Amino acid sequence: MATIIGAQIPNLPWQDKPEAFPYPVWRFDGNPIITRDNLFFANSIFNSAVVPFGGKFAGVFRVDTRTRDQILVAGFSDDGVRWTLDGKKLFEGYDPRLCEIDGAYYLTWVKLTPHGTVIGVAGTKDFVSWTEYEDACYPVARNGVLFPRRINGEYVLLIRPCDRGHTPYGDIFLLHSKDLTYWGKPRFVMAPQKNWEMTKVGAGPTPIETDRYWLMLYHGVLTSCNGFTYSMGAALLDKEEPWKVLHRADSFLLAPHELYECVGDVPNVVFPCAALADSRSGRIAVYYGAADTAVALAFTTVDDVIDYVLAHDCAGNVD
Ligand code: BMA
Repeated sequence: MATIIGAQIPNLPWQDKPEAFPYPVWRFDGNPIITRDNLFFANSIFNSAVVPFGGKFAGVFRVDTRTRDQILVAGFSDDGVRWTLDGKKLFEGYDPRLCEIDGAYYLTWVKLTPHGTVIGVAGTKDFVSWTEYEDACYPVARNGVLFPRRINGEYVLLIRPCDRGHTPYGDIFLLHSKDLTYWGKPRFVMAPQKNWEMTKVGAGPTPIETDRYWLMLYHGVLTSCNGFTYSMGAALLDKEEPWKVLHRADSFLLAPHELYECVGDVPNVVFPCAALADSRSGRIAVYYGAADTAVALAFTTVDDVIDYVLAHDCAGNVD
């Protein structure tokens, strides 16, 4: 039995695992939960981040507009399923991640610069006024994901260095900072290992702290004759030295199988950007972008994921 270390979220969105379902992650039967119809000026709303906020939920959503600009907007929800999105642009860029550290909410995202993408960092207490920090690295990087607390006194940020295009490679690294301004002490975390992730890997939601490991959900990309296929995998990282991958599952936990994951602006994409984790029940709700078009929801528990990773471990470590 594993334990989640973190907040209790009694109103976490939830559906029980279907009878005799053989896999560790199952989809919400009302998917997709957010479509382009949630904002009149949206071409698509997808890879997005959510957190518990004042007993309800808040989020930052990736909107590709009808002029095909990539912007982030805030959104709010009572139940984590039905969302009201704000039409106001917070930042330019895409693929937001959110986490709470010491009562403040931090946003990291793929920020656009003339020289390529960097990891933008900003903080808020109310999702209305934001303070932007220095960029966390110089171009070119994506998939910047903060750990939800300081580790040995330092903020820790997962990143995925890349090129200016659709990047046919990619390993996960991490950086340390004492002040969210100066980032350094880079460490290699992991590279692709199995066929389903062979092109590149990138961190997904804010890592979930458990009693023994950091649970890192991530995306892995396969190149087929039809282009990229994005799936979700899971790895268990050392608590004190989170660049050490102690265990990782040899297969994906969620891949594009449903129509809304296979058909859209970019077909065959499951791109997890957020997870809500309830420390009391061990339940986890994962928010993921579907086919670069909509936001969908899936469920698991800390035991389902960790048991699966340990039973399908390809990391080659014993702890
Ligand atoms: C990546 C990012 C993601 C997107 C994915 C598939 O490079 O741009 O936002 O979901 O490609 O198009």
